[in-house]
Amino acid sequence: MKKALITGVTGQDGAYLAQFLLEKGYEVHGIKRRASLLNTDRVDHLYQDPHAENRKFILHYGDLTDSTNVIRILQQVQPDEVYNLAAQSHVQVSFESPEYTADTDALGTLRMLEGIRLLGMEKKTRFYQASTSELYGKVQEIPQSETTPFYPRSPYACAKLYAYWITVNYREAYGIYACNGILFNHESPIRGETFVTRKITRALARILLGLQDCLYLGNLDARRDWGHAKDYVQMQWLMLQQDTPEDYVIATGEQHSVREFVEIAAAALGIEILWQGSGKEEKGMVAGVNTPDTPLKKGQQIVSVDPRYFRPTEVETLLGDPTKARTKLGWVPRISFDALVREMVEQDLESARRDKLCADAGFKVCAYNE
Ligand code: NDP
Ligand code: GDR
Repeated sequence: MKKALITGVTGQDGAYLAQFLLEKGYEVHGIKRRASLLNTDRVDHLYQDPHAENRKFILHYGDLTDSTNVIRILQQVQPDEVYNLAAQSHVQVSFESPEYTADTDALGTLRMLEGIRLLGMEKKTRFYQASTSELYGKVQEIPQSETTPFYPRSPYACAKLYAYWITVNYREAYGIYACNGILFNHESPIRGETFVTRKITRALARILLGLQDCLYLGNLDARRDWGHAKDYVQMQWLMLQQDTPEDYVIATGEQHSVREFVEIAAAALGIEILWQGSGKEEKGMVAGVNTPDTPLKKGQQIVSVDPRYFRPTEVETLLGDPTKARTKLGWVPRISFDALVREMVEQDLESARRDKLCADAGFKVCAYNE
């Protein structure tokens, strides 16, 4: 039985990957951080009681900023495959916490690789690094492939640039089977609530039910290549099953703007949006609603641009070219953009309905609007 170690197991990708590897028969170990409240919601359905025998899913306390901890876990687990997904992964937050972001995202990757080397596991342990389309930043060519030059535009992207190159360097210097997956944005119903897609689907569902008045957004014209996280974790595994380690772009090859995302998510809820104004003054009004039992009215403003969400340096447009992954690994994404948006909207509508029941019964429901 193969053993995998996932850093960032409590995150979106970590949860999907853990499930995927367990279904493949792996023994899966994950690193979770200590928090003042339990923070394992995304993997609770996989939880196995620590008192049970023959557990296949085992969590270890740890943090990528702590070398001794990382080395101890690597030594104890002796993984065949390491998936390094842990990161301060929010681009805007990285402008507020640049040093912490670098410590986790850049040096954290070095700590994992150095741990493998120090423990003499270079020939045993395969390593996957969660690289990102943010490396392309101010894009130098469209679409972006494995050969497109990088131009990072945030502390997050700069940290990930170091992580990308240190992964390449340890592969070349020490012969470690190490790969970078250069993944474009991928989303799901368990996406963090402050990334734009989930922020939109969650807010619109709540607005429909009268739990929230307005969705505040930044740059509506940013364009992204959005796929489904479930499709993308399969690629992370596939990259480690080849004869030779290589780096791959994972993307759909299809692009939408934030504005289009709002329109499509709203349409899935039966709301048509009419845009007014432009730039910092832009507003989205209800042009029509064909859903019964909603307090929404035609002409009501439900989207507003708030400059607080503008970034000091923005990545305006990203579009991936996944030809290498398609031809060498036979990978094709199975979940379409429309299906992704629909799934996210449906799940957020369901949780908004639960919140509405609580609100109607007099309980306070937090309208978290970040
Ligand atoms: P999430 O933000 O959902 O998850 C990040 C995970 O990292 C969480 O488990 C988090 O723990 C953990 N983590 C954060 N800091 C530390 C630390 N110092 N030590 C240990 N663990 C830490 O990210 P995603 O699942 O979306 O992304 C996974 C990886 O892929 C990240 O590295 C991200 O940068 C990268 N990526 C993501 C893309 C996407 O579109 N989703 C695209 C390209 C790359 P906790 O739950 O306690 O916060
Ligand atoms: P991104 O994702 O920065 O691409 O990083 P995010 O969803 O945060 O932003 C996408 C685009 O939407 C614009 N935007 C807003 N973004 C947020 N978060 N909130 C808003 O209100 C808002 N309004 C407009 C942003 O300016 C941006 O252009 C994600 C993360 O998962 C990274 O870890 C990963 O590496 C990249 O995707 C690929």
